[in-house]
Amino acid sequence: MILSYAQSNRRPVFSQVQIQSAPKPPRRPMPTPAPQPGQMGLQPPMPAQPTPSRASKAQAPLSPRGPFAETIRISWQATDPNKDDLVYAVYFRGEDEKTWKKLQDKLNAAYYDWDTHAVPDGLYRIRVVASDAPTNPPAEAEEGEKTTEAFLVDNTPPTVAGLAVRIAKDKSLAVTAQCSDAGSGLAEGEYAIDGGEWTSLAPVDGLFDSQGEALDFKVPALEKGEHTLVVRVRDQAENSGAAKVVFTVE
Ligand SMILES: [Ca+2]
Ligand SMILES: [Ca+2]
Ligand SMILES: [Ca+2]
Repeated sequence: MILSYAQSNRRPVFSQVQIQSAPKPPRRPMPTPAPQPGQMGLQPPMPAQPTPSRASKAQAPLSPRGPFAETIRISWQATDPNKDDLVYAVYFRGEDEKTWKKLQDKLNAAYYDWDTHAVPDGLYRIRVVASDAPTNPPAEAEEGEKTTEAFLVDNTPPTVAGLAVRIAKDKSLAVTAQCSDAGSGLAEGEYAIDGGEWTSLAPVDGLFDSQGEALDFKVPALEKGEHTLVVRVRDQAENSGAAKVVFTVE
């Protein structure tokens, strides 16, 4: 006796859904810092070399929880037990929202690039749905889905406020400022004199690791005359913000 079973369609299965920064061209230009109140509107030449610390950081694997800025690449791996062809739909949802919003459907590729400028900073999850509808009658098509952990989107650059230079008797400079970042928090800082090379700096407490950091650092003596000092900071999502001060060494 031969037992015969109606062959049933089985749903697609995800092995993973990944979030990472989308591949992008060379780093975006730094914003031009606005002159501090009371300063002349001189434009400093903007040095463009990345610092060594940044170059090595760019190669480090990113946390799947972010933070992320700009465009992220959502990619996944899904298979179908019946070897059916699959199409995908991608949804997002803010942590404080109830419904999933569709980013794109009818995708054949196993990735989607999402420009996160479309949403406010905050925590988000991504859900990808695979359907085997291309090779099944509508009534028998099945879906599988997978949802990511929450990850942080931070597109807001950090700020540098109250940048001030005090010139000591030996002509060395004492530089003070307050930096802050409301999203992912500060990650690194550096300064440049007269458009020269960037020198990395440490905050007062020794480590860029929070949403607010005080700066109070020394710069060696400079020649007499007018100089510019630019301080810039980056947040954990690699957004950067800067401030400039113009001063004269008598
Ligand atoms: Ca199937
Ligand atoms: Ca930020
Ligand atoms: Ca700190």
